[in-house]
Amino acid sequence: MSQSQPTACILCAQNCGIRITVNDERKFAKITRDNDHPVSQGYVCPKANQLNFYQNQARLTSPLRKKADGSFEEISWQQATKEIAEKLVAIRNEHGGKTIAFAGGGGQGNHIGGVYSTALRAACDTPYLYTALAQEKTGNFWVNGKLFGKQNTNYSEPVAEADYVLIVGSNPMRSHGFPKAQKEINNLAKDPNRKLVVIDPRNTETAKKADLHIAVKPGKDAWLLSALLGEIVQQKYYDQKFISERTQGFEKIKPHFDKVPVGSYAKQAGVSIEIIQQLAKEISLAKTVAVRSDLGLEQSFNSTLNAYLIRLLFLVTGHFGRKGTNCLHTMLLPVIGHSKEPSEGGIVTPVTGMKEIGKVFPPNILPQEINTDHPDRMRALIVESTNPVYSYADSNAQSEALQKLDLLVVIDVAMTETAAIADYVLPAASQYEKLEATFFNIEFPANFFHLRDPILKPLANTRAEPDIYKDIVCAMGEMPQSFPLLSAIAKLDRKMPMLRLYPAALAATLKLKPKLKKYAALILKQTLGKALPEGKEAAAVLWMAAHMYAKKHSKAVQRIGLSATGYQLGEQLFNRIINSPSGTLLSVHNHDEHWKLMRHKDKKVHLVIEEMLTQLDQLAKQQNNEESDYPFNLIAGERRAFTANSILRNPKWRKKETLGTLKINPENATALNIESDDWIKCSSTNGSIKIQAEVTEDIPANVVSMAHGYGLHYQDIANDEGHIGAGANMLTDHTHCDPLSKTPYHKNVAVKLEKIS
Ligand SMILES: Nc1nc2c(c(=O)[nH]1)N[C@H]1C(S)=C(S)[C@@H](COP(=O)(O)OP(=O)(O)OC[C@H]3O[C@@H](n4cnc5c(=O)[nH]c(N)nc54)[C@H](O)[C@@H]3O)O[C@H]1N2
Ligand SMILES: Nc1nc2c(c(=O)[nH]1)N[C@H]1C(S)=C(S)[C@@H](COP(=O)(O)OP(=O)(O)OC[C@H]3O[C@@H](n4cnc5c(=O)[nH]c(N)nc54)[C@H](O)[C@@H]3O)O[C@H]1N2
Ligand code: SF4
Ligand SMILES: [Mo]
Repeated sequence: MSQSQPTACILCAQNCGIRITVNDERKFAKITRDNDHPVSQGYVCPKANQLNFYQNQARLTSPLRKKADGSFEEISWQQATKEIAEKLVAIRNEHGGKTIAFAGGGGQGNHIGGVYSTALRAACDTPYLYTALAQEKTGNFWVNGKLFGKQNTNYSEPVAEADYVLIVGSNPMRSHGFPKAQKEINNLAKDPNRKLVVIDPRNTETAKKADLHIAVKPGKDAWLLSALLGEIVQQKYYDQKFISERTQGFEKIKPHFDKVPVGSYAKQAGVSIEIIQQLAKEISLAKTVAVRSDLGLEQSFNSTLNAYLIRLLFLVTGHFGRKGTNCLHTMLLPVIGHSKEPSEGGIVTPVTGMKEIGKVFPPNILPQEINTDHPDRMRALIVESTNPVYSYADSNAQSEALQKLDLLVVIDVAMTETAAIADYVLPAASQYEKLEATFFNIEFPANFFHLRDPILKPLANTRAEPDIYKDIVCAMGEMPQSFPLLSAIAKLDRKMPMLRLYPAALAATLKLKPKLKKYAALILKQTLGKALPEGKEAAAVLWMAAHMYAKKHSKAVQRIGLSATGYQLGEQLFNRIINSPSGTLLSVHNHDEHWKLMRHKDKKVHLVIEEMLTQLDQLAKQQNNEESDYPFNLIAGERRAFTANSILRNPKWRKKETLGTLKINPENATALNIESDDWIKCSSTNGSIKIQAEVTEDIPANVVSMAHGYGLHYQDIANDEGHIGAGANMLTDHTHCDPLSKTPYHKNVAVKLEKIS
């Protein structure tokens, strides 16, 4: 039995600090909270106890190659690397790098591999990165780019600090989404001086804790939010001082809200005008307001417009950039970047012409980019830490398209639905077997980072992603395996960092061979990484990141208790990061430094987004298609107590709720002669599933809801259909998405229901 070791839970993006004791059979014998984690501070939710089901699920233990008959054969790493490299080079040379793409780069706990994957994309000469973020957050990123100057300018949601908390389309009592979520919601509910308002069609676990629950009609938030903004503007509840000092363009957006028919929009959203009036007044009067929103806004109708309106709500009322309000935050290593518009030379995809947003592309267009005879169609896809066939909209279309690729490589810990159809499957070491971290560090004024040490040796024959990428890039002939001189200098540099030998030598190497620049991350790992303490090789990129961060935010970095200045501060920060097994604060800002994080040159929020104002005006004309053969609005993907995306592939992790239900209102259930536990056939235009009913008052009439995370195909434990529960993406359609960002409308899937007798 090992000592308990600090690490983190990887079942949601919070990555709460935990300690794990591993027994002699590599099982997680004991999981406890880690009080030393700088943000979770000993908080965990019950799911963390189930992590042994991740570590010791049916794991991949050998590289696999698909045979002509569709079955897999085990091959060596050397063979797999060589063949994949040859195929990538052949496709790149014959059809161009633009026909190769990459999907993934990190799930809820692992982003270190993703940084090194940039080198493989560079070797393939492709900019195309598809990620799960682009099926939820790219509308937000695009709007942030316009308002704040760059698409990678994100804001924090300080629920714990605000007097008035508005939660829209999010259920933190189940999904978390901010630190210590259940505890903070309970604190809010108990405090008579603070107020919690929840806007959600369902009476969720969070709504039950709220002072006010507003049951908006599904997909109608754009009307609700514009009614609210209409009321604020028309009643002059806005914060003129803040608007004058901190924003520009208010006079241009004001007329659009002056003409919003507040009463009729409220009605369209299913909300009384009195509630809108009350909310508008309260928000403007509250001392501090924090707004938290998530998939209920992002994965439903008008999602990019929703992103704009929700931001205007806290911006025009001046609840921004102060303690207890949403604030911009720093990032040590941004998970996204800023993309130019196509009209400014920004990249678009070869087939659908979709623009890049935040340096990523949306999964919803994958089927169209592949399944076509377009000469520049996607021909090769490398998939890491994501499961397109299960997770992306329209499982059947995704699967059909992926099978048409000339090359599909999947890097995963388990045999996923996507791995099952791949040409090559590469077994990754688990997140507890390698150095790992997420880059979802989005706090302000104090931000943090948690670099997690491995707590186990890699399972035999599995490898960490940075090494997998390094070997493929080398086998493609793009980069030498080693850099003896640079490595020797790196060793010396670690002994005498203040001489700055390594940065000078690295710069000289790249100057001599500029073609190697794009492999800088891998070169860092192969040289500086080898000079770091054992097991920390992959932290090499953090050395660069720490220096850049310390240079940019020196005062705030010093406030974590570091004394140095200049270059030495970067060294101190890097050492702090690699020597803090429970995580560390990165920086502590003052609120008066907040506006330095604004990326427009004038440091103001630019309120005008023409495209969004046009959409806003068009709301008046949007039709209600209430008559339909598919009369129910399915919320296709709710977070529940026993869901964790598709990370846990052993259904035994669920103590309850083993099959996942379809929630339905009593009125509809009675009409269809359905009782709880009855089996229902639920069909969309795209497919049908079999699912058990759960009759509940917590869902409004004509709306039904199912969870995301059921219906995986399990390798070792399968029922007659090969899966347990139903997957939501058997019903979704990849073309049912936002026109601008292509984020799916998962919360608005039209379905019909039949009782199965
Ligand atoms: N337990 C658990 N936690 C998770 C995950 C998990 O799989 N399981 N996944 C993680 C991930 S990847 C993410 S992105 C987050 C997502 O976290 P959330 O967005 O909080 O989760 P959801 O339950 O998908 O959706 C939130 C709410 O949106 C509501 N909603 C549906 N339609 C509408 C609408 O039209 N308007 C409004 N206002 N609300 C609507 C739903 O009823 C639901 O309560 O959760 C993370 N946390
Ligand atoms: N209909 C519907 N679809 C949805 C949603 C919904 O609400 N409704 N939610 C969407 C959302 S918000 C999200 S974020 C996506 C998430 O969908 P995905 O991007 O597929 O992410 P995960 O389900 O978290 O799967 C992560 C994969 O990483 C693998 N993995 C775990 N650890 C490692 C590792 O160390 N290395 C490697 N290489 N692999 C590893 C897991 O086995 C799993 O296959 O699902 C989306 N799909
Ligand atoms: S699943 Fe629970 S314990 Fe794990 S990271 Fe998320 S909130 Fe923390
Ligand atoms: Mo997500």
